[in-house]
Amino acid sequence: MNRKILTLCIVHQDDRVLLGMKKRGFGMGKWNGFGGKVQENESIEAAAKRELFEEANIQVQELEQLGLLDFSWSKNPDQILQVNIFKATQFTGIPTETEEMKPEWFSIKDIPYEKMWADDIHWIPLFLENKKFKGNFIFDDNNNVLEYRLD
Ligand code: 6U4
Repeated sequence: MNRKILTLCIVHQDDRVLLGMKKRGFGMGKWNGFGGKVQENESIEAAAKRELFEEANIQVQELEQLGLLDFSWSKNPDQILQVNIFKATQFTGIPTETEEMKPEWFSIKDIPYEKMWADDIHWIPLFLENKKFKGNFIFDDNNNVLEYRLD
């Protein structure tokens, strides 16, 4: 079993969220939160803050972890991505396009689920209500959700 630890951070203020269009790499062409791999000798929360700064050019003091999701693909069940999902409500700086991401605010009623990872529509409603969640999703070759559990 090979488990990669990743972070994902969404800024949520009142009736809007900050998402980024992923311009390259894994998940390219999708709107997503900001995040990436946790480095050696780095806490998961520190990684989440670092990635938010690297990808959107904003800084946060406080993050709250709301979610912990395991993702795997039916073809390769021994490889698991463990994604730690954080909410930020306050930040400093101006969200700026970087090489990796193009940030944009979305009103909550216009979240572009059809251009996001297929799991997002299942957990973002919990995230918006500040509910804690844990679960796992199994995808097929086309990144459709085959099976999931969410508690
Ligand atoms: P680098 O090293 O930056 O080239 P890259 O392949 O671009 O790596 P990375 O590190 O940015 O990937 O991490 C992928 C990001 O996508 C993480 O923030 C976690 C997020 N992610 C992965 N699977 C996801 C899924 N099923 N649903 C979701 N976010 C996911 O909402």
